[in-house]
Amino acid sequence: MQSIFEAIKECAKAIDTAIKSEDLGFAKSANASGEDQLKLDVKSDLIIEERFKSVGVIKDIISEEKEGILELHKDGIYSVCYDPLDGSSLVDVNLSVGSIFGIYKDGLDGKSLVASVYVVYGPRVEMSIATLEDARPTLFRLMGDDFKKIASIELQTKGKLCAPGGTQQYWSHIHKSFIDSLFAEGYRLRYSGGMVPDLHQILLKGGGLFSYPGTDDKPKGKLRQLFEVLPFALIYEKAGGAAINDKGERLLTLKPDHIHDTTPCFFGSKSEIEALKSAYGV
Ligand code: FDP
Repeated sequence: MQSIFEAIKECAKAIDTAIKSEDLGFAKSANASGEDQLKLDVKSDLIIEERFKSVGVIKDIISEEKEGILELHKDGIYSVCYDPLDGSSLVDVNLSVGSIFGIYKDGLDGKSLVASVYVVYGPRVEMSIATLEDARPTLFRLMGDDFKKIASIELQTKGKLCAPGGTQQYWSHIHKSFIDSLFAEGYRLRYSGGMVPDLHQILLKGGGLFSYPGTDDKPKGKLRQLFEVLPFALIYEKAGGAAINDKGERLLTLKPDHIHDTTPCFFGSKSEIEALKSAYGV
């Protein structure tokens, strides 16, 4: 898998350059979830596709920005599912955005996920990698032209931050009273609207809860299983936290029916996830 990680590092540098220098306007297209694509979404997707074409172990790629599966190498071993520029609606206001990669072997579901990578494009460019073999995810930072290893990522059992996604107007009563109870207990609100920086912040500040529930308007949530949810579930579990859906099931046991399927999802330190389970009665 090392060749995939090296390719992602090169893509990250190219995408960072594109964010800093390219047109931020809309492309005249929509992605598979019906969202308008930015020129930067399309460009980031192409950067990754082009680079992955020279990585022989990649069998096929599945992008949030593409409708279907694109085969790259018949004899490849891995399927790489990725969101090339997550949170791209924040680019025009100059907030952090990210790329997310899930590396799957012999299937497209939680059980087949063998490694996850995400990149945060902020004032600095950082990248985290988790594999099934690693004890903890590793954090890298782009320094000059190279990604340097900075730290292992480890969550405390209980944190202080709460990042509550979704439109509050459509939250269930159970969800609303649970989130209210966290704030009543002293949790601090930290939500930028970018999944990557919001989850990254909780990971690096020791813990808390990121939630994107099922709502009246989006009963299956908004975040996509293969490109967003499962990769972060592996990172959170490897960091010593937990990641579940609204039935209390580990996200890593999920099997999407369709490559663009979404799911309600909750990522956090163990204590917050246990509290959420008891509030939801699951
Ligand atoms: P975006 O639509 O800007 O791409 O992936 C979708 C996402 O951003 C996540 O990055 C983010 O966590 C979420 O949507 C934010 O959604 P809400 O505004 O509904 O909370």
